[in-house]
Amino acid sequence: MSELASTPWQPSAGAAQPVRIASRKSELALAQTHWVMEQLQAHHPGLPLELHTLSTQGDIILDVALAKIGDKGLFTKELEVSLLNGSSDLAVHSLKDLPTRLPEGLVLGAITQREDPLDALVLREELRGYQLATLPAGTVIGTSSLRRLAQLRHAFPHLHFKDVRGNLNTRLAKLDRGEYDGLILAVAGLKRLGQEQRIHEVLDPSVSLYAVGQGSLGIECRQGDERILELIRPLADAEATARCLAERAFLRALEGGCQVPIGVHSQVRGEELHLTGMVADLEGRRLIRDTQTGSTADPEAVGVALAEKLKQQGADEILQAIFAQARR
Ligand code: DPM
Repeated sequence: MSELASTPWQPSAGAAQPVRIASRKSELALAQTHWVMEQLQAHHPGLPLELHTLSTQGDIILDVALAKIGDKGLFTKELEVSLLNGSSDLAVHSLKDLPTRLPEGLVLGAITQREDPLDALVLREELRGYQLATLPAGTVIGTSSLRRLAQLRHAFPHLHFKDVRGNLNTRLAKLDRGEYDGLILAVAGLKRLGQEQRIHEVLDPSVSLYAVGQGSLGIECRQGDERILELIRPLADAEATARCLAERAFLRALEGGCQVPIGVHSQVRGEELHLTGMVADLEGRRLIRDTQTGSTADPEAVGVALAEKLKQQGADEILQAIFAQARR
């Protein structure tokens, strides 16, 4: 912390320095950040909080497919810069948007309790009653997630997939205007925006594994900022932390970012952590999937071991081909 925070005239309790919270401006980001602020307020009554909203590259570049921008930290970098230059104290992210390697000097201070991590199908009203398996051939499904694309192409080759960008409400509006017949979206985001009633089908993990960290929030802060680390500690959820650390270690070991077809499914049963992971090619032709069990005491070891298993089955080859294609 800066020397300012401990100047002698500052009473130790009471008039505390406001905690400056960095957030993106989208409706979903603000809903998530407000939830974090409520939690902080509940655990530390009277703690002054200040909201700083920022736009990230991902909010500004809206006309290019995510996979083509492909920059790591598309939705997080500007928030991290504000932490590093001292203009904010903590940043709230959708954990799945946060790269698995953080910039020097920043840490993941807390991983919050997880909302439902599964993906969902939202259809045009006229198609109510259909499911992915029963939709007519050629039905147009919007997603710009290579992970969703690869798995759904694999399971439902009769469907047609089309890129879609923009925040959640923009996407739903495009669906309602008839630009798509359906969309694949995270259950968590729909729930947080009160749009849960629009879900037609929740995708079973046997069909589609979710993104690393999906449904959890990551609170990032400066390494060694003990005051902030102490304040956010009560927001950490032990089970979500074990699961997400395992998932992130898996993704890190595969050198995967948010733009590779990699999915996971994790469960904690007692002291045991079960992690399933998959790597697929973009066409959904090859799909490698396996499971690793280990101890919740060392979740990252479970993720690393699972990555090793998938590499032995050819995951590296698939990912190298995708990286080579992306560079072209
Ligand atoms: C990342 C992906 C997507 C977001 C890629 C993926 C989805 C992009 C798309 C890394 N970030 O999931 O394979 O479908 O076109 C995003 C959403 C949420 C956080 C929206 C969503 C809300 C859910 C959460 C975008 N980031 O996935 O429907 O907080 O986990």
